[in-house]
Amino acid sequence: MQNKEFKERLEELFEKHRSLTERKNEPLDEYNGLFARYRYPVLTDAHIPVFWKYDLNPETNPLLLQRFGINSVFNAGAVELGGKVLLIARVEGYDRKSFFAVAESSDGINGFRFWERPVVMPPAHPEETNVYDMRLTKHEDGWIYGLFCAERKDPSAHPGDTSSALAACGIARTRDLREWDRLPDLKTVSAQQRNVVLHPEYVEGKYALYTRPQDAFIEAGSGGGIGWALTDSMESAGITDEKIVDARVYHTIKEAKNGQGPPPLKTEKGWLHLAHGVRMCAAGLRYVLYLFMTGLEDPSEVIHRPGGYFLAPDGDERVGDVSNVVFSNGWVQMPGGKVLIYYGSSDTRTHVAETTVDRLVDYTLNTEEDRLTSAGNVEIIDHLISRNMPFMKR
Ligand code: M1P
Repeated sequence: MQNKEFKERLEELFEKHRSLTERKNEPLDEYNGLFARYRYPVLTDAHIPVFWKYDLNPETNPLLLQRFGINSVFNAGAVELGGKVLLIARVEGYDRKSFFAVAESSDGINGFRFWERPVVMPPAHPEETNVYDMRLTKHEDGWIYGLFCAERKDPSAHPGDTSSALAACGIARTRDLREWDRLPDLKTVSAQQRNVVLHPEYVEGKYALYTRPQDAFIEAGSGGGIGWALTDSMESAGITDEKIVDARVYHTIKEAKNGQGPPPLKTEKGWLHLAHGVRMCAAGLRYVLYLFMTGLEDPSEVIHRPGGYFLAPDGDERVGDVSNVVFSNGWVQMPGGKVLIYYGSSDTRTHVAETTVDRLVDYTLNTEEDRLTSAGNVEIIDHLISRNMPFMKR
């Protein structure tokens, strides 16, 4: 490639990236009263800086080839810090491994840009292979904790089995998302743990964790459900007693498995939780998001459990590397009660949906519980129709 062409192509790459990150987002014109989706994903593989993927030196990369491929950017933890919204995304390379990288926006909807370098997260285990799905918790002890899945090959896998994996809860803490102290992984009695989330406040003077015990890497097995456990310390976190607070249930959106999303939001009525539920279907696993509320006095007691999903994959969100998936591990409460929910779609990209605390609380308190049968659904609708009759236009 001639020097001129090299420069032009490089300029094009930078220009494309610039116009993507400066593109104004807009709410979609659909209404369900619960939230507003936005037209464009806030983070995609194309948001990754050009200089993470290309060697810009014409001497060492005369053909201007991409040197490191990024496959997807999804499942981002979120926090508000210094007036900015920071997302810590799961960035997955062409080689399937993920790492964390922080992107920043002034309003949480527009202009997300990655910081100059990805996060350097020291492994806690020599065989640690993959890290992903970080939940950020601003804890009342003053630290920001990042809890994430730390995965390695299952040492007990049969020879020739190159798929079986072990999932543990990785723990790190920071003040600024730039410098991270990696702490030992959570010690747990369950065979595997994913989707572990730190509650923002002490409970009974201890650190409180939402867990997701499971027997194997993919299947929840005999365990599963969102669990609850206390630990004396996060520097050597360990749990022995784990109780299930939100179990899997036959013929529901969380029949196969479920997991706590971001840390819960404190409201006047209780702790508001966003979670994912998974069920089996002919197309494979289907992941949707749902809400529930736990008590202010006892954040391990579910006090409201609206039936069904809150947000499910829609339109383009349905298709990606792992289709039919929405997954959330980050949300942020903004001044004035606005809530921005960040969710990954089909393990490929990251979206935002906007709502308010009031809407989420109203939904959680006033949506009927799942009555678990078809007849139960008809009862709910029938009752609603009867109450609506006086309001119907004739
Ligand atoms: O592929 C869908 C999701 O699968 C896992 O979620 P869970 O632990 O609930 O099964 C995670 O790998 C998640 O990142 C992914 O989006």
